[in-house]
Amino acid sequence: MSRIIFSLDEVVDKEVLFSFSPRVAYVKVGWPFILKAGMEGVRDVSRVFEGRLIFDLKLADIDSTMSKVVSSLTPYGEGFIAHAFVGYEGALDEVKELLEKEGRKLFLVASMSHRGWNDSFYPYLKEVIHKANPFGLVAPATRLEVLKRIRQDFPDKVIVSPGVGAQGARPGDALCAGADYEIVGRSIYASPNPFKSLLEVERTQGERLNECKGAEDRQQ
Ligand code: OMP
Repeated sequence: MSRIIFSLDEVVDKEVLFSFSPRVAYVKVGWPFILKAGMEGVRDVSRVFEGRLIFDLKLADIDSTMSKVVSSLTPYGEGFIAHAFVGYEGALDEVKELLEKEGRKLFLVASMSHRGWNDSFYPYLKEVIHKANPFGLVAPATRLEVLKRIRQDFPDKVIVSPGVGAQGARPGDALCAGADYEIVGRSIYASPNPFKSLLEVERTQGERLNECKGAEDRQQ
């Protein structure tokens, strides 16, 4: 079972998508892809990945606006990433209900991967996350201590972790720190041979997981 979410932030050949589909858990698309490829492109990707698509629009608005966006996209994707900072009442409550009705999954951003993110408001985000009770969370592969803390606070949530490759994190490190999936974009699609780079990420993840599992077993 793959633990890679392929972040498709660029338009790539359809053959690349076909070769990736059986090897990755999900594909993730957001504004960069949608603005270039349009809804026709989104429908194509959704077909190739048989609906294993996560929309990363970082939804952050009032309930009715987010619901309108989500309603247009539920036929094509399984998951939707939203910001937790907008709060629950009058915002995430309606989106959560709508997604549940449609059998879709809500992911909330618990912490971001870039340097400027401020984790001092994590206690507030944590409260919102508890209220919203989403399917999953986004937590950074670039700051493993933060990721570990989020895993501890939310043992039952599916954690997807960006920052692997282009942003500096090594494949597998976030998995060892408690993430379920690693999100990988540029280091795969922007490489001269995307398929080879995908295999390389898979291989490194496997090696790293063996190392950390081995270390855990020795500690027990
Ligand atoms: P690469 O840096 O090219 O691997 O892409 C990472 C992907 O994850 C991009 O689509 C980012 O928008 C997204 N992302 C982050 O990089 N950091 C975050 O904290 C959250 C996300 C996200 O929600 O996916």
